[in-house]
Amino acid sequence: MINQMREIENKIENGSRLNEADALYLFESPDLMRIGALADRVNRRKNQDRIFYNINRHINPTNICALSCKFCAFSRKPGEEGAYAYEIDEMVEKARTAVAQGATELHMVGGLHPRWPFKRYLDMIATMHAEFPGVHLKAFTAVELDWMARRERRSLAEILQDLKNAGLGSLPGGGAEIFHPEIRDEICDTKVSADQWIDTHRLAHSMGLRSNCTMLYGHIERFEHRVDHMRRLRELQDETGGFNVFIPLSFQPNQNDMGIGRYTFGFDDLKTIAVARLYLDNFANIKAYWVMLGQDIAQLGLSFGANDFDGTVTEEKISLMAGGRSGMAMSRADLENLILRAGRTPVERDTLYKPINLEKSLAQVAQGNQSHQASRSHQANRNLPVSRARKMTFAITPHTVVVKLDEMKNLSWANLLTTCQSNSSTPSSNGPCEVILAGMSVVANLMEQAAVDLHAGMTALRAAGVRRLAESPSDARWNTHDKVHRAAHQADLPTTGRLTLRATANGCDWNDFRKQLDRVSDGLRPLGMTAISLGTSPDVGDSGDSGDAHDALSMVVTATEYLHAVSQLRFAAGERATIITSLMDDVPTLAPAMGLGSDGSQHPAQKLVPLLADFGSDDLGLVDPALIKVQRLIEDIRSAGLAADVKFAPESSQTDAGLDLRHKPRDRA
Ligand code: V47
Ligand code: SF4
Repeated sequence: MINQMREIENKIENGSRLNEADALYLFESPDLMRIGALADRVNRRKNQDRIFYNINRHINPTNICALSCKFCAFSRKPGEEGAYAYEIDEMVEKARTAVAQGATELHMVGGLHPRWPFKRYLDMIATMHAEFPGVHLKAFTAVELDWMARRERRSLAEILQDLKNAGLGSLPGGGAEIFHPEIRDEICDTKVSADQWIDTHRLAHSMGLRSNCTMLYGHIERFEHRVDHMRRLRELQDETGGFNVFIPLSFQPNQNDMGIGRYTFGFDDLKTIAVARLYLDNFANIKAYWVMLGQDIAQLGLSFGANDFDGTVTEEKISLMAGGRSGMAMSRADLENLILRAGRTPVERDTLYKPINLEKSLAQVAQGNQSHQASRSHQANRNLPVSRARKMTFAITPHTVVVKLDEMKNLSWANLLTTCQSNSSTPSSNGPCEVILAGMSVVANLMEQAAVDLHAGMTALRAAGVRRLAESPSDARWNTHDKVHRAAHQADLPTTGRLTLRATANGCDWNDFRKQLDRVSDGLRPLGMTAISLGTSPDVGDSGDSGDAHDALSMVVTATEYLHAVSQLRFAAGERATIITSLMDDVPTLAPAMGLGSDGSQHPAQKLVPLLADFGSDDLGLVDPALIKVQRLIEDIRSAGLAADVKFAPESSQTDAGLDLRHKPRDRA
């Protein structure tokens, strides 16, 4: 009997429609890579390798709102601290700066101000249109339009007609949330119903106004609610063809009444984009909205079915106030950089998805950006005979200690042995500590200075409690590792090799990386390396300190590139080595380059965790529970149907049962 995934693939190949059971199956499937590959194929069929972005400016006229949606951190009651309402002049000034910088769109949505008459909204549109006649005004959700109509006691058609006459160009997609009453009644019971939202967009389409649509996911809804939501949007699109784009909005957890203390899972974000691409077959455009997804996942979304990255945005308050961690603005250069480094062609668009200067964009890519071509991450991965890891391992401090020799000064062979000894003999609550020594060239030099031969030195390290010897970042340019690996191997000390993916201003240096990979395929077995870690350069940890976020962005490895490198490494290593992608030290996130950090609830790189397994990693290195919430990390791993394997001490590993996390982390080495 043919299985359902195969049946879905056949349907896609034949151009047949997926039904709701298919969409539900895809949401429930753990096979993200296969679904993503399918979505990518459909996307490329429709849009080639082009990714849209636009130069736009969000202006939220007021956060004063008569409603109290449970998920909303943005709204305030009149007089409440933080409440604001812009004068139209203020909005014009914000818009003027944006238009001078090339904005072609103004996106205006806000709260339902209890005292603003319809005339205020009409004046807002008329004034903006008069000031900036060439700029597209995308404004007012179905919720705001309903509010205006009710306050004015006029029909929606009249309200829309007046706004259109004043210069309104199209409607944004907000207010859709989740249509199903089981969820809608719980999260925004006083908002327009699903039928009203749909009817408003149908009406707008019939009046020649195009619109966008959204879905707020990742809170209390279930997959069947998402499918029901998308079914209703697909039906209206069949009827009118008036939607420009579908935008999945990932739930931001802070400062609202939902009581959900977590961001969405990266695995789920990408699956949602992919299912939308496959099920919403009558939509040309699916957006990876960087403001809510974060730049790392949004960039990856471009390989999972999305063809739109949204725009420069500049001032976004709705997500920001709910814990959004992506900043409020990206420059044209940032957007193009991330798109190019996903191996795609950036194309500026207008609000209605018409390309602006298409020929120029294509020519630029053809001319100058060959080095970006290698970053077609899961495109490449798809062809690799790699079996997905079924579990993800990580070690936690203080049960494991990494002695980082790169960070230690004035070291002698004798005090290295003492340091190892004292670290390994300090028992943690779960038994003795495992000591990993990182820094092969330092170890070799210390032995040479002390006139200790390699074999005797390795035996002494083993006796001092060292359980693994690892290459460190400073070993990257060193070329005599082999004999150290061999000596360790002979002394029964397993070793970890290290590869470094280097970022340059034109993308990653893939030639250099390929050379390093040769060393893996040639040398793994004879050298006795049982693990390989993958680092990046410039060091991701340092990238935020450069002072100039945009320069920093062009010099860091992006998530798509890193995952591509992981898959290449897995291909070279086969099943013969553990691949370590250290969450705390090596997995890159653009957050620091954008000047952003963690808010404490989730390390920014954590969104990539289950994806790392899909691309071939099976180890997250050493995790410090003071910096990363271990329980949340276990949830992240399990979100993709993987087992979490927490390593406590030599030869012992177990899942989170009985995990003792009450200790204070101690200094490493
Ligand atoms: O309707 C509110 C959402 C929407 C949260 O049409 C939240 O081009 C996540 O619709 N977590 C407004 N989302 C934003 C919106 C939008 C954004 C970008 C582009 C377009 C477009 C439309 O923001 C609201 C609601 O669904 N929202 N609170 C939250 N805590
Ligand atoms: Fe008001 Fe919109 Fe927030 Fe709901 S989501 S409370 S309608 S601003």
